[in-house]
Amino acid sequence: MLDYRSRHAPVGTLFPRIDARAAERYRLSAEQIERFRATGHLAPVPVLDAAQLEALRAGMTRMTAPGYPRANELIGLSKQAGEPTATPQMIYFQGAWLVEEAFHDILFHPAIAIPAAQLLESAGVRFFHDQIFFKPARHGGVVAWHQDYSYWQRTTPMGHLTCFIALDDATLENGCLHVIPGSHRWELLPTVKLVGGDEDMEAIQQVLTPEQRAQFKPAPVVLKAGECSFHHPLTLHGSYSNKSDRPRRSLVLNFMKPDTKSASDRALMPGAPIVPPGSVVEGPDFPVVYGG
Ligand SMILES: O=C(O)CCC(=O)C(=O)O
Repeated sequence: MLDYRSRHAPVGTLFPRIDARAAERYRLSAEQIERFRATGHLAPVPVLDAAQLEALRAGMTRMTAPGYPRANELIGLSKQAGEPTATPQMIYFQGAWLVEEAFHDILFHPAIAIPAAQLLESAGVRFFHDQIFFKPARHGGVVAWHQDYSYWQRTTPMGHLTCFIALDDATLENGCLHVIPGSHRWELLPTVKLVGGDEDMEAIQQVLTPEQRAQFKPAPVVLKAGECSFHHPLTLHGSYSNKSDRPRRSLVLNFMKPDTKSASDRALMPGAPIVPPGSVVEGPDFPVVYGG
């Protein structure tokens, strides 16, 4: 079995290589960058063609099926995944890039990596970690309102970016992402329970100031399958439960500037070696996916 962790370039041919032509084709416009700066998010950005989407969906089906041979390498895979008798509220795990070629190669996809460099205002982009959020049809899992950096303070300084990629159309009915435009200018908020039922969605309200509550105006991020949305590490976001007859599958890629340092004496990701505090987060688990 291939050790994708040791491969810091695409393995297959599904995604184009980054070259000068790609740079032109995938670069965001000044207007898109300005929109991101003003609101803390940017969508929709089309990133996948039909073949890429199909390969990712097929990989998702394999990873969540009973008896998947590399299931022990997936991080935090909900126990019920793949068991037809107990559909979970949400199938959540990390580490898809370690076991499936399409999920590995998408890290280097110029349609994502080039805009990520622009939004990070950085010559290079380093991969931090991936996340699968799979809401089965008619299931009540929410991702409660949160800021990503409140979970990432083990890395510093804050120079991070999140890319949410829709593997199914993400709609109001099936629990698309919502953001609070402008919240990227707020301070860091405490963490709350991240995934749960409808009753957990609004936990963040308890820690908002009256001014923040007045600005709390959720905006839905409706996406077609194959489109993505970028958000700032302080942008408050979350998603309601899936009330539809269709699944809502998504892949989230988290990036950071290549010189981001460790602020923790513990492993930054399960299974990864410890990066001593003050040292650059680098090594096989954290490939530079664009520039340097
Ligand atoms: O899949 C979701 O609804 C939540 C995703 C999320 O929290 C993120 O993109 O950072």
